[in-house]
Amino acid sequence: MKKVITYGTFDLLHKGHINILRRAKEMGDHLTVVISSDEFNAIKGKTSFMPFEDRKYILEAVKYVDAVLPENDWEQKIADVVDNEIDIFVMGHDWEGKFDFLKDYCEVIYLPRTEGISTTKIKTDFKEK
Ligand code: C2G
Repeated sequence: MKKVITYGTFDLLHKGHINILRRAKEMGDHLTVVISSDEFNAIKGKTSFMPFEDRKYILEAVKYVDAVLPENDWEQKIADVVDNEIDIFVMGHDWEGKFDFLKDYCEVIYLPRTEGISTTKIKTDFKEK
């Protein structure tokens, strides 16, 4: 079984998120999504509209997602890849190169982002309505 992993906040889930989850799952048989805790979001300098439990609940309902784990710090990725026997690590290309240290443990693939959509854009555009 080929196992894929990806990471993110996944706040206000939108088509850009679904596009990367779909493409990640298409690379293997099992997709683990590691979703940022509210505390880690603060470390990333992000505040999500939805709390971790809601973001996790919503992701678990996505047909491409097989498992959801919490992301609590920047240092957990190697252990996540090793402990979960991951074959492929996938992220959007806004992270290009940032996680190449994982190449010692699994394949690392950066995929094009979906243009024209982001959680920030949703929040901004909605405010202006
Ligand atoms: N994404 C995308 N297209 C968009 C928006 C997001 O492909 N229009 C991708 C991002 O590239 C990322 C994933 O969706 O791979 C999740 O995006 P975020 O929720 O913004 O995650 P981020 O804050 O980048 O957290 O340790 C890694 C971090 O947790 C990544």
